[in-house]
Amino acid sequence: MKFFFAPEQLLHQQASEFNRGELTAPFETGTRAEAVLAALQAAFPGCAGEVGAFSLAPILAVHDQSYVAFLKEAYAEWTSEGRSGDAFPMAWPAQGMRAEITPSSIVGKISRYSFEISTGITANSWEAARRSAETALTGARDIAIGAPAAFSLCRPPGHHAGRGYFGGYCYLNNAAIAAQFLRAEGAARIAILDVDYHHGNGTQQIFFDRADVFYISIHADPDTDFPYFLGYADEIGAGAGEAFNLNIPLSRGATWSAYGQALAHSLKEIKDYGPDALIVSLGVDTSAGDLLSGFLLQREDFRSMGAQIGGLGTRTLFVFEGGYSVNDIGANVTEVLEGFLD
Ligand code: OKP
Ligand code: ZN
Repeated sequence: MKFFFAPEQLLHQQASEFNRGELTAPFETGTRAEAVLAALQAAFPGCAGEVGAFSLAPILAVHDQSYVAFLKEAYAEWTSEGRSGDAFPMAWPAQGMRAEITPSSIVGKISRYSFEISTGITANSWEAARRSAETALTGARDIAIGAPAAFSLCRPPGHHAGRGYFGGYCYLNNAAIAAQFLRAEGAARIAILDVDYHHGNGTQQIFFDRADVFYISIHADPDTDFPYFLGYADEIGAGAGEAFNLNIPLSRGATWSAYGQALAHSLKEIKDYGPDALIVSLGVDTSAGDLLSGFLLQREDFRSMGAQIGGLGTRTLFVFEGGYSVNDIGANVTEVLEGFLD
């Protein structure tokens, strides 16, 4: 199995993060990607592939044109108003306020195109996010031309990014962009299995009213965990997409006994759907000891996860999402991929 990584993804680095009322060091860092890269180089020697260049078309097939234009220019606008440092949102329209408005001031715009306070825009966020999307696209292209599996080491992650908003460390929805690309390349049906600890609100939004992309997510109950306002079990899709969105929220403290059952159920649903390709939004922040999370998966559980997914026999693109304990994430990703290949 080839793995893909673009070094420009390391250029994005926030100076700090606002988390639970405190300014802290950012959790989502380039060292995360470097740790996973080192583990993959050791476990799969000779399997590294180059990330290609793509036009903006496959990104614009998922994200609003106005949002992409904003992302590209946001930091330059921020500094042209005399500011330095990272750009952050300020206010969101609550009930009764004018949610349809896009203010012309940069702080107003950053707010309009985001949904939460921990994620900002740095000088290089656009470059890193674009290369992250291209990392996913390169993996998707590998699958499209016949590879049975590939791993895209994407960073910043993607599953919280919606059609027209960033947040949750995500700017462009890498898994969604890869899914849409595979559709354009001729796959009739795609399943996206999101095993990150957090619900992928962006991926859900993008495909909520579509039957051609089935989104299945196992995650911490949004009643207690980020992103709080989406990811509940009663969100099943709408219109043509009804029954093609499946959320399986689990309680904090979940171990493999609950998780493995949820995964087996998800895989049965995917099997019945009969997709031409599977995309796994692979966050390993479900690990016991993860800095941000509350599940208790052990090292060997990640191997079981990979083995169960591999049992489907569907061509599979793994797209990296979360995982914040830098000392564990390389080994846990490797376990998933080795379990898958066995
Ligand atoms: C991104 B991914 C909780 C802080 C939440 C944002 C979390 C984004 C997770 N203490 N801040 O899904 O791993
Ligand atoms: Zn996560």
